[in-house]
Amino acid sequence: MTIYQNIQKAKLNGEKLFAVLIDPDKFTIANTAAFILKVNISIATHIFIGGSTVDESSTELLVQEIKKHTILPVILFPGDVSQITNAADGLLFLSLLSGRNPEYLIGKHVEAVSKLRGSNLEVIPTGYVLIDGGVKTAVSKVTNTEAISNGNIQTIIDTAKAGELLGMKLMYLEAGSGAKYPVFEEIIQQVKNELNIPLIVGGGIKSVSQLEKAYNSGADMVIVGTAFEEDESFFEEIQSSLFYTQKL
Ligand code: 1GP
Repeated sequence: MTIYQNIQKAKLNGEKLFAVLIDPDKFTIANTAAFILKVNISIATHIFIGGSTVDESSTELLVQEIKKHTILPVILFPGDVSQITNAADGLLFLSLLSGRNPEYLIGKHVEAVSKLRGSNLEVIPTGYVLIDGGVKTAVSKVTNTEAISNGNIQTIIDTAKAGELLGMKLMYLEAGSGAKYPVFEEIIQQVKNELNIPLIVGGGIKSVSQLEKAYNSGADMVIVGTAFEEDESFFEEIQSSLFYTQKL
């Protein structure tokens, strides 16, 4: 079964997915074995790798090291074409739908094709919607685009729906790494009501209560990065989540 088929199956069965995001820029490769052991015994179902500004070779080295220690799918969540490596299992082929920078709507994708040709990566077209999380995020700076205001719910819904109508297979609502507050529950609920494709939510989630709110509002998959970078004891905290027993 492909990564995407597994995500669809989980959505259908109401099983909640959880990805730990590792930013190669903020991670010491020597810590890989110990960190991935914690990931393996946690509620995590996926590992995402990516960052807004990452040195070319570091993603590949890190992915190769991670693959030695886990059977979880390793999925690239790239900030740039340079982060694409065949060592991973899958790639979120992201379109920054909240912005109007053609480079992040089609330009980078064209550049990526020469790297993807002949690769075994499972490429998953994903709509990426940046929503104001209370701070100016790295995504916003790097892509030179603005997040959609969290008060502008209709625009967020219409943006996500347009992505689905364009054929995207996943929709990612993003408050940005290190956001002051995560995507609001009302936004997740309303987007969920409109979409048929699986919904990913991330950015600023640092507590079990925020994690459960995201799931209860309709997120099929939640992504957490910063909370683990700041304190790995978050792995123990999330084991108390209601969703722990639902690990695939
Ligand atoms: C960022 O959504 C992810 O792209 C995760 O955000 O680092 O705030 O958990 P955090």
